[in-house]
Amino acid sequence: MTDEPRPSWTAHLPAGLTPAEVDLLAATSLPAAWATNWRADPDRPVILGMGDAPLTGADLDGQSTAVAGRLAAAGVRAGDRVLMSCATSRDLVIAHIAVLRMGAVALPANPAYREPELHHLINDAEPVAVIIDDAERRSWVGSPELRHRPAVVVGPAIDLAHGAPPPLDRMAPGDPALIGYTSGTTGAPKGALLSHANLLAGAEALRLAWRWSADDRLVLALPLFHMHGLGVGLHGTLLAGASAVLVPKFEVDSVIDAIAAHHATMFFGVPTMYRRLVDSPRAAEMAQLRLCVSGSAPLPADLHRAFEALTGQKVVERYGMTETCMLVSNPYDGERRPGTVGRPLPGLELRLDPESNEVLVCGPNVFGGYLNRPDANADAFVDGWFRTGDIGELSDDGYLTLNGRAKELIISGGFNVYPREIEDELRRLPGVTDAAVTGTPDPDWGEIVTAWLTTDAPVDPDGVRVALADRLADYKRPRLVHLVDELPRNAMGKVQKHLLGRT
Ligand code: MLC
Ligand code: AMP
Repeated sequence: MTDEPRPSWTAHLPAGLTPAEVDLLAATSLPAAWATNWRADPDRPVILGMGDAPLTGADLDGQSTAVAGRLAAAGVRAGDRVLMSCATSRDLVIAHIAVLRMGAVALPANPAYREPELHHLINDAEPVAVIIDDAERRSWVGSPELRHRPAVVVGPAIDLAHGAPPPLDRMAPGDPALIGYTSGTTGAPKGALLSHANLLAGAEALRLAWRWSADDRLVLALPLFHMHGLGVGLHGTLLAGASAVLVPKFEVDSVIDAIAAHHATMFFGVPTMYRRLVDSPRAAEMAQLRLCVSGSAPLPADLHRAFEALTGQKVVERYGMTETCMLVSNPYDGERRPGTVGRPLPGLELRLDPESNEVLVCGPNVFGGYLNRPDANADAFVDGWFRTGDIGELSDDGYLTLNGRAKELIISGGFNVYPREIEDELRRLPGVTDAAVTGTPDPDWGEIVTAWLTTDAPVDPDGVRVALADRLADYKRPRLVHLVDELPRNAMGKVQKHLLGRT
């Protein structure tokens, strides 16, 4: 390892706090910290929206205890995996909390996943219980094609027989807490296994850096099955003893109405959401917030400036991953520099590979490895540093700019799409002989999934999205389809994607 200078995280700390005083793991686990908050102030509203009365700390404590009792009576034990594939609801929030409190391992999954995508997760992670919010998708769990059969299949209300609650909030920092599926260069998504320490360190770093306090109220319009909505939005809210307003589907008016109705202080979104907010005549109503954060995809500097001009809000752009929770953020106090993702968050060490400029990280928030994938784990770490697959550049004062990716990844509206997975499905279509998938820049989605196909029989480009409807979630299906005579390949036979579209 070379000793190149590394940026420091001390600039994120509130005045008066020194790095030596920071202990990101002092609370032992998120559930232990949440329960302490609920008991200290049981009547405080914590979850608002999607219901008349707020859920208070006492409600969350009591209802998650009861759900843990029902899951335990159905046979779910600490260490067992529980897949949850649901749209946002209060029931989902309570089920997620219950799973973590009883020491089971949460496995969030996009409810847009089609049968083969869900089957892959079930076969790979072998969950004991599966929580799915509609009957058709629950029926997929009974398919004879599945290698693993979960013992419990239930909706998010966990309508099961009552049982005595198991021990709660007793997890050790190293115990497994959550599996987030993500791909990489291989076609099939792999499960990143995060410990309780990883989740706690990730959320505590944000609590410090963003001055997140019990007085904060977040408008949470992000889906609750990815790190952004779940690991940042929900976990952070509960750790700070704060509150969140659930908005089940992002719409500009719903977000702005929720801010006004609930006197919100924070909004977190992906760049596509900021683009839609900027286009709204009501954008100026965002001015009352204390903090707006963007992440999951690059926030173009012109969009950052346009949002500031309309709202007076300088968005805090931050950078994170499923495998690591959040890594880097622009500062709360200090310059929020458009086009950069800021400086490493408390606890994180970051450096650039001297040859490739790949961003390498280590810290208490960084996961230990992928499930069942020794091959991928060997590639993922170098001397204990996790290779993010993102290419970056550091300014003299330690701000990171992401300017490329070593991994093949398309980010559409904040959702990640891995070309290999889509190419594999495209090659299965009748008439398609070969396929390559790229991202086309787009002002709304960031990137649009684009397919390049060679064929040996007529293929209707407009029919491709429909043809994949049973196989791939909507956001993964190509919106642009080009038929070409051949795919440009180098001497090794690898498709040279940068040449596609250049005749
Ligand atoms: C929805 N559609 C998408 C899409 N989202 N297509 C491509 N990319 C997407 N991201 C589809 C819909 O199914 C619909 O299909 C059509 O596009 C138009 O839908 P819409 O109503 O305009 O979109 P909407 O449903 O409003 O969704 C847009 C969005 C959503 C931005 C609100 O994509 C979203 O919630 N994105 C957030 C993703 C996220 O949370 N990422 C965090 C990953 S964690 P049809 O066929 O019906 O027309 C991570 C780590 C980190 O990355 O750092 O945070
Ligand atoms: P995921 O695998 O869904 O966790 O997505 C993680 C990836 O999203 C990172 O490796 C980055 O490529 C990308 N990402 C997250 N935040 C940002 C950001 N602010 N700017 C650019 N890319 C980002």
